[in-house]
Amino acid sequence: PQPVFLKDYTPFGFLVDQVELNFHLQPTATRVRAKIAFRPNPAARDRRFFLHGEDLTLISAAIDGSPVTPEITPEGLSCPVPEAPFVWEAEVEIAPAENTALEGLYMSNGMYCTQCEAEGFRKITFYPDRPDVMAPFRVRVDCDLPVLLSNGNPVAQGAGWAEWNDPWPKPSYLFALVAGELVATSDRFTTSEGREVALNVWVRPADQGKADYALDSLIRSMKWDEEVYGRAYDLDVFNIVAVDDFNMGAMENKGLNVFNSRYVLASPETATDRDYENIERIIAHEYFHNWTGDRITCRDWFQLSLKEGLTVFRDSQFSADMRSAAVKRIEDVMTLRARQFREDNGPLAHPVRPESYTEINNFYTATVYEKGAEVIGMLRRLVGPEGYARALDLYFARHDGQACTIEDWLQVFEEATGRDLTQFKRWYSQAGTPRVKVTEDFRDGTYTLHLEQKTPPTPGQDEKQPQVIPLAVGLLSSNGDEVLPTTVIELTEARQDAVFEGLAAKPVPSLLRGFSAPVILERDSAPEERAFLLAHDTDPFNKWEAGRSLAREVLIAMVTEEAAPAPAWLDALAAVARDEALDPAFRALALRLPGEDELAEALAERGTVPDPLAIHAARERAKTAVARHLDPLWAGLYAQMDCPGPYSPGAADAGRRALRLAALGYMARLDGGARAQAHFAAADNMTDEIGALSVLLETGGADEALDRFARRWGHDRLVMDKWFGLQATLAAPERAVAVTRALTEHPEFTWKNPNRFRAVIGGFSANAAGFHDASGAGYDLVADWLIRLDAVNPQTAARMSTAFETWARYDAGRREKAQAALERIAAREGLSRDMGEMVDRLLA
Ligand code: DPP
Ligand code: ZN
Repeated sequence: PQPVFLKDYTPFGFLVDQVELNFHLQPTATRVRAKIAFRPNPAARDRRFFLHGEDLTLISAAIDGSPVTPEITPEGLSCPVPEAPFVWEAEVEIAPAENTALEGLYMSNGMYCTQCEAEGFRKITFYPDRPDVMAPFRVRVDCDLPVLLSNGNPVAQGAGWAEWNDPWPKPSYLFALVAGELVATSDRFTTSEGREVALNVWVRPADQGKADYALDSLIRSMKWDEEVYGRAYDLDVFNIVAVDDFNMGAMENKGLNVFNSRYVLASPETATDRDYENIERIIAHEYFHNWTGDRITCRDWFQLSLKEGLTVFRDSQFSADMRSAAVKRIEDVMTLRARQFREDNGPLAHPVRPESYTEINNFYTATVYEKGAEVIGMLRRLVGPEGYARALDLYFARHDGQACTIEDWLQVFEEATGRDLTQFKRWYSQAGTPRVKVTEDFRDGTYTLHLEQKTPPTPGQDEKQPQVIPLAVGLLSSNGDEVLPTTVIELTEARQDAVFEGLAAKPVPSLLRGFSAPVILERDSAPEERAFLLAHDTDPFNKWEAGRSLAREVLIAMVTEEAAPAPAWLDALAAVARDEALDPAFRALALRLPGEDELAEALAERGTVPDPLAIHAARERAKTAVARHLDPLWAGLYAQMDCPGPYSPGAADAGRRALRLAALGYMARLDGGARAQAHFAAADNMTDEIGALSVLLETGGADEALDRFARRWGHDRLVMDKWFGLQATLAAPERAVAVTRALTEHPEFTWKNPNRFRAVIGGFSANAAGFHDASGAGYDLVADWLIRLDAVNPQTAARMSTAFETWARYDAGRREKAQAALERIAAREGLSRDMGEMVDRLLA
């Protein structure tokens, strides 16, 4: 397979004025008739008529009513066409029931559904399947299932058929169709422009009653986008459908969002606080795409972050407004570090706007999404909220109905704010996480920060230029007063000083407040200073960060020097845990120790080869030390954080439950799990039930609870995903391979379902010490399953291969075994393009 390059972009030779599709749905012989009005594109030079098409059986084709015989290849067809506008007609046959890749039109539990992003539409009919070709779609569906949906507004329907019309020109990747036996949870919404919109969340009858929170989240999202971005909805209906077999989280098809059912279905008994939060976030994300993605889309897939980075940024703002902004920021940074920094630091590193790809599905990454959102956050910080609002207004006004580029995006900021973004643009083209090294001095009332930035080489990019780094800084006096409130230093040079004058004494700096840029700060500071910031910093993110970095230092010393956990750290943790002025959610986060992968990464960063077992053991010792040191607190916290009354998924109660479960986890190290057993038995919501089960899995004695849980929830796929996933993730290192293998032999390991596969294989690869077992058995287990899944569902298999992205940081023995496992995958005959590209990059 040939890579595609950004520099090779050329517009398609034709414009599409109208698409009409007619579906006769049958599991193994669906007929799709397409009638497409083309006309020459005056902006294009190349008039070759090529339509993408894969796995399609062409029944007939005609141009302006006359039959034609196109030349067909595995990628599509070409055909001579008139030099004037013409109508293309084609009928194809496809087999949705045999489509296990879950891309294009497929079946899930007896319902038909589609997933077209990025290049799935070409598996439905022949079409210029590229995002810069936009057209209105009219769709007729014939099928004997009761609910028949497509994009846009309903036109007409009868027994066994329905017709839909989407007046908004859209690219093919936003096409959607659903047919099934479904029930709706419904409401209405009146937009700020006075449009009456019917809202429906469609689920299978067995899941009825579990869509209320999704619907409520949708309504809040619609309101929020009107209030904050001035964006109103633009169709008469908005449909959401929950699907059990789905490769991604959800999909923003115009007027018909299709969701992985795990991000729709919720009841207090079956969904955790985290599930509720994710539902709210992802419902908002897909809804926000209506403007940032659908109305304004991407010119080509290299621009993916144009819609994804922006929409992630928007959904983070929304979640911050709905919940605690401080907690949201901390959680976002934890995810960014765990996924994006790890990606940026390994063989899969790529810029926010990649310059080439072989399979675009491999670029729906943390870099494109989360780093892309961070870049927008930096931009907003640099131009200020008003500048940002002006730029966004201009973006929507100028580009509505267009397929755009990162250049278009930056241009509106330059025009609206007068700021030159030439250097800032490097955030889109340079991969790798910048390191900012900080040293300081203080003399005669002047405090100077010496700042140095450096971005390490990444694949294909040896040399990096300095970037624009907004560094939010505050200064504290030694008694904890803020002597300089948050100020943004714009770091643009490789080396630069920031000078603060007129200070009475040497201040304590609080650097990178709010995590103002996605960089790694390198600065030596004493544990006492971190403990001081944990106690006194007024910036909630940096308050948490001080504790986190202190914990990281302590744990690293425990790994490398077998040191005892520093008393200063334990005392600082105790102070936070008992500080009732702090949000319980914040306290719960502060009580969580850095993960094993984070510690491995930190060690590698310092040039030490990480030992996964030693890291695991040190982390266990640290937890037990925390449990003992804070012993007097736990029972009180546990009692105090009870949430009486009916379950509410709101941030306040969720925070209390999180702190209570944190206390429960530490208590289990002292009481042998007695309290956790009782908590499990008494739980009346899934957060408490799964929380207690996790504690038991970590500290031992979970067998009976696991059985009970399986008996109780065996009928519920989403709940059982948790049961599968936790066992793989939390198994003790020496048992993890065996436990996971046993799970894969469980009759309910329905591995073709992406959620179940991710639960077990993804869960196991998140078990760092288990996956990196010195024998290589963990690598082999994952490789075997990736090979197996690749033959069925390349997209999900390729995504899961990122389990291997850190292999090069380990010792020679592990490296050799990981490499052998990857080479074994690479050598498979018939490997997908998706997986082929991933293993190539992982091995490069
Ligand atoms: N575009 C989807 C989303 O991120 C993923 N395919 O919302
Ligand atoms: Zn998205």
